[in-house]
Amino acid sequence: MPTPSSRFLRTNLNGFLGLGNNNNNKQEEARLVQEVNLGDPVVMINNVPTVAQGQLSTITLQRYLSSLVSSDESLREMEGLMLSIAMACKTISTLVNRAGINQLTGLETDVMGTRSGSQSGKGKNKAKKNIQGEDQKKLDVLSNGVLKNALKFTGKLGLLASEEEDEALLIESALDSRYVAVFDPLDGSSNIDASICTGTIFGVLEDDTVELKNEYKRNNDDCVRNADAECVSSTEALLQPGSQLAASGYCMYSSSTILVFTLGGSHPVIGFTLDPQLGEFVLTHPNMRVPKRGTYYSVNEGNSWLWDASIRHYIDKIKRGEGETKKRYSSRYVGSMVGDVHRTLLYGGIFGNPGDVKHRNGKLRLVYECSPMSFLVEQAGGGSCTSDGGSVLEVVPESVHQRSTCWLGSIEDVEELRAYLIPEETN
Ligand code: FDP
Repeated sequence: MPTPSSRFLRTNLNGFLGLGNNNNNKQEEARLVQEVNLGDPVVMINNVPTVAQGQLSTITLQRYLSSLVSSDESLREMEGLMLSIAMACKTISTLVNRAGINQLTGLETDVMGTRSGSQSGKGKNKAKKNIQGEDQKKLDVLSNGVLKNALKFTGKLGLLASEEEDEALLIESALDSRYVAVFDPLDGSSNIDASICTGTIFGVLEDDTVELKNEYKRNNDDCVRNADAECVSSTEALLQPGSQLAASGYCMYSSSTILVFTLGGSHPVIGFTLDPQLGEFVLTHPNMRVPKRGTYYSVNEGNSWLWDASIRHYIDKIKRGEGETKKRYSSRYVGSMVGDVHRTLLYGGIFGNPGDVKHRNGKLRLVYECSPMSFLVEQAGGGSCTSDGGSVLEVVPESVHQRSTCWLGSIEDVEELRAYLIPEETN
């Protein structure tokens, strides 16, 4: 009797080598998906599922989440949300993979020359812009739609905000729900036409504004609608510091598609890789921990002449091998936050978007980039801080699209940097 792993391997190899009857393979895959989902209960030690080393994973995302729910019923809504996010990520992964073939590269243009609800652009074929005046790629817009729809129909989410939406959207069919979500549907999209990795970043917060939503229910007619007839909302529930996140994560679209997330508290940072043969996320990284130290720094050095002297000084020291470790650090910068953070999570080192004399708050957005990523990295034993040495996770947002500086990575590297940012007398 073949074990699930050996069958898993055989199916994958057959697919890889182009062997066997396609239909038989499909049936086999369907049976396998069912088998791995219904298999033995996932063995958890301190909330971390165990996978014997060297074995192919047969723990799908669905199976992992349902085993969490069976020991903690309060996670049921979260399970539904995470499965919807994963479903959206699978779809975005396919869109990204086929972008060149399906002519989905390039900018989203507005043929009429004006963008509803905004002042941007006059004339023909002007690039559409998001609320911050950045050009939107076709895939930015598509990915936003995919995520929005996936989350809307869970019935578990009352409010959502996205980099690609001017305002927060109220989900009218789910006003009583416990959670709100924030996301950057396709981070790093300026890289997309060159097939460089991109990713989706998300954060889930508990909604503490039920009263506000009830008021909305009473005055249903007052709902202000955007061009797509969606109800736009006050953003109060979204303006919580990162420390309040109930979950955060990212999905990276690269040589493989990897979903990494944490449910906070005692839950680990955990990674699932999309098996393209099965169309399922399978557990590959059961307990991700950022190495305490790394040897990479990841920052856009083209802006170094505009940085504060303290930051220039720190980078100069570590790359010359004059930092605390006396090792020479190498530069690694993809320019796609998800790719840079994923590498930092696995290999250690430090990633930053420091801000400069022209842009004091840097380029990244606090609510759906800096906070979810810092939450994840800290949950994996790493550290994070802003360019003034403060905690990213304690910054209370004033608006959904506000920018923030942020540094994150190995705890000892972040601490070393902080000593440069906060002068000794105030440290
Ligand atoms: P992009 O504009 O391609 O979406 O958040 C935006 C972001 O990419 C991050 O993914 C990336 O880390 C950063 O911008 C890169 O900015 P610079 O080009 O200024 O280095």
